[in-house]
Amino acid sequence: MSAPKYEILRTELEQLITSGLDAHAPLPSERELMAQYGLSRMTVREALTRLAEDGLVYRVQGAGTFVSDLTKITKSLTLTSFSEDIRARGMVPGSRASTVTWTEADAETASVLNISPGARIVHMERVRTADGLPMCLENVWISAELVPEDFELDENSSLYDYLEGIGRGPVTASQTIQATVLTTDQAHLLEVPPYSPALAVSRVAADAQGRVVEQAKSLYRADRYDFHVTVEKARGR
Ligand code: 16G
Repeated sequence: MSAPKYEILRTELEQLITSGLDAHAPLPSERELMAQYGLSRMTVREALTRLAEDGLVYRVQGAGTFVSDLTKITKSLTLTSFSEDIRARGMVPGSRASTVTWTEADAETASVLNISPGARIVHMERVRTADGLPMCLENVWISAELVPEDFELDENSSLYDYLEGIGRGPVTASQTIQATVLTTDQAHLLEVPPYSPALAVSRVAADAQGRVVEQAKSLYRADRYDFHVTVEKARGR
């Protein structure tokens, strides 16, 4: 089956943006895109909406669509992995300084992961990179039951791809975002001055059966990350 028309246009525009349009440059108008590609307004809008959801462009009512500042990642609050977020911006995700430690769940982690206190867990710490630049410091705890004894992820691998591969891909998560500053050690790993601002995101993710698969604490460099939330007026009130 061939890709939907909006997807073809989205890909073309993405290439145009990543291959050289400056931040805040205007994209052609909807009308121009309709004429140039022989597409309906709905299809053009769908392509632009997807690009906006991926954070590649932003829209200003009455003025048009503009290229986002690509040095900043806009993370939408849909359930995506770090690798997906970075690929959506045309960059290559990676990890460095990765450590995997086998340990026993304390009472708090056990209750979050829904396992018995003292049960074996795996704690993974990674500095996540985009095109080799450090973006985020990630700590993840998962039940040891989910992984083999020799579990390790190489620097280009995605934890979510791994979990999907064993039929435990995360589909929902509860998340808390807090403003914080980095300690000297954290700042060193993220290559910013000590006490630089960061966004601390705690995530507890569950699979399709509602089983908790990870507890994660990610520290995002505040100079490189925005979080985007779509809010809707509650219905029926
Ligand atoms: C994101 C998730 C983290 C998850 C990781 C997997 C947030 C706040 N955190 O960093 O929970 O473990 O992605 O990424 O979104 P990966 O599949 O690229 O390894």
